[in-house]
Amino acid sequence: MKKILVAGLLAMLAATQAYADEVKVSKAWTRATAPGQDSASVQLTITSKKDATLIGVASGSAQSGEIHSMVMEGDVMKMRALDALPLPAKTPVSLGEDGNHLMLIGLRKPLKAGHKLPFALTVKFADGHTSVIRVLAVIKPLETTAAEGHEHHH
Ligand SMILES: [Cu+2]
Repeated sequence: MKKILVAGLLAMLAATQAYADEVKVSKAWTRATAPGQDSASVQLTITSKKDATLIGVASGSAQSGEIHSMVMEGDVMKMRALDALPLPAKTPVSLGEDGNHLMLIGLRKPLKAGHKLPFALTVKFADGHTSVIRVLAVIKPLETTAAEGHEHHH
């Protein structure tokens, strides 16, 4: 009975959609890690019904998480950690496609394609209320290409 319940919950989570309060997260994915790689860029789309800000990312599978933006300094693309990322009401914000992305740093074990990476997003609403949204990112093969596929220099 308990096993069936857990399987059902995992199946729901496997859809990589999570709803908590007024926030929807979809299409969460990351790549399998290369040997020696201990950080991962997580890509997803997040939509809040109300004005909010994304203020944190964390995972039991990593030592820390950061919200990153990509900025050009001269002709070098650099990553900068953001304290908060605005989530305008009813506007899908695609992390990973516009230079902003989530980084999980200090992975406790390699990410394997076909597995799922659990993580949590902390969102703060305009009224000060915060909500933690639990998400599972699909781990795709290392060679997966995407328009946003950029080199990561930490
Ligand atoms: Cu980054």
